Amino acid sequence: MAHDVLVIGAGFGGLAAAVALRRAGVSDLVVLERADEIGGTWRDNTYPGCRCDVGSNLYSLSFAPNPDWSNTYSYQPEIQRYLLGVVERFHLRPLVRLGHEVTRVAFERTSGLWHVAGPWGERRARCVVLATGSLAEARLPDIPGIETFAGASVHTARWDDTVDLFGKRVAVVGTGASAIQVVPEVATVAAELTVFQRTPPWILPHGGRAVPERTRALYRWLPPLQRLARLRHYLERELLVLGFVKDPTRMARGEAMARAHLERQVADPDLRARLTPDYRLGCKRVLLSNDYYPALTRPNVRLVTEAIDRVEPTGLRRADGALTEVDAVVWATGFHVTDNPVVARVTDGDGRSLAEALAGRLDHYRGTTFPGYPNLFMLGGPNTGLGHSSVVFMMESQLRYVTETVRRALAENALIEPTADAAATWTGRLRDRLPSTVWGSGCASWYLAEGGVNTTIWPDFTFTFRRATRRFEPRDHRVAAAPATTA
Ligand code: N01
Repeated sequence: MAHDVLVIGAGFGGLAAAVALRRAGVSDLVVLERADEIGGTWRDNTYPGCRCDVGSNLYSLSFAPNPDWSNTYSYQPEIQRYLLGVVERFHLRPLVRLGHEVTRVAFERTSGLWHVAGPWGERRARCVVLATGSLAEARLPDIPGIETFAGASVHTARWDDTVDLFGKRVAVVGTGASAIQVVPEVATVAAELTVFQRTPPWILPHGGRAVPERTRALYRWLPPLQRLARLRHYLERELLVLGFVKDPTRMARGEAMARAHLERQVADPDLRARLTPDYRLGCKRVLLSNDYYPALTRPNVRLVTEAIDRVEPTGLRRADGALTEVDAVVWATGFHVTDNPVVARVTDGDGRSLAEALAGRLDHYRGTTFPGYPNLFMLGGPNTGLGHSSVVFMMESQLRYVTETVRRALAENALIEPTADAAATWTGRLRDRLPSTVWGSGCASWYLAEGGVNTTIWPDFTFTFRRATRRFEPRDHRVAAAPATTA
């Protein structure tokens, strides 16, 4: 027997999908999760200092507000606790199969079913929702000799609490969102910390603050107040689209704020110069921090801007020939996003991999469905990422389209996919628009696939995406009868 729906991944997206599908009347629903606990990125990123840079009232599920956030921008443990709470509140535990890593998701034409397999065996389904996350596969850089390092080596997204950095000589490689959070923490325990920077990030002051008990009590007593706070944060964030998308020259104002922040926090002109970006604010992810720059000015911390040539057993050899000897390396080098290996495991009836969509060689429809992949849905799919707001909002938008399409597919015993024309139109519009946005302004970033195609970002207001995904458009889809065996 085939399941009606298999959801793959039990992070924000997978849990939201489970709730939405069950509300839509899907009863035969199973969520497969590779790890031994739910939570996705918020389970995995346990490095010290890990925090969300979107306010918690907005970075949470609309149907599961949390009046008890202790900070306006939550730290990882609290977000993970929130997700565990969602599982309890919506009775999702019985749906989730932990320890079920998926290594193959293949469509079989003769049966009209998806075959989902892993070391645990195989299940078949009429519909599949991929909720595997775009920031899920830790990326180690391609530096020669990386495997020869004899000390401790840890990636921020695969943190290992048993690695003790106290009193050690530590290198942090990378200066993205993860690095700027972990550096201030490591700086306080390491004897020496060397931060290897390839490109300086733009950093703005962090506005996060503790939420007083009085406010939490008010949110509990009068939930619409919290909805208002969420709406306000949402609208503030949407205003940023005017700079990111409509007119990137507007980002100059933010650049001035970021430069002033740097000047306030770093007195040394040489260090300041090395920390000043030479690309448009927003082209790479804008970072928020009040303690990263001060950490770099500590006597035990050094910023190195020479490239790393190779890794040796005792440390990192720089391009200028110098060796930085360290006891431990923290790789804050990001994720496989446009080359996500999990997505590469999904194949259509001809064995064509869905990796093509992230590489920009396969059109997508609303970042969610793909011609040739009937009844397959991807949350956080191509061009649904954001530089300015909450991806949880985007996934909830996708779920409106997903639930309606799934309901039809099940009720009509149909195989539903977007037409090639509809997908070409959708993707074409994005391709036309992206080059003039801030993300097309010339920097290298993880938003871009090989060849510079931006397959990651949604270049518009998020309410435009919500409008576009609010219902199933029959004329944009091919609906075929599924083979009788799937009924
Ligand atoms: O990863 P990144 P991240 N030698 O890819 C550098 C979300 N997130 O984990 O800029 C030296 O941004 C690389 O250098 P360059 C958020 O969406 C959110 O930090 O490519 N350096 C870069 O500095 C974020 O954007 C939060 O030149 C090398 C760094 O490694 C996304 O996750 C917290 C190198 C990678 O940065 C990813 O963030 C954490 C090499 N060979 C994560 N290779 C918040 O909410 C790479 N680098 C705050």
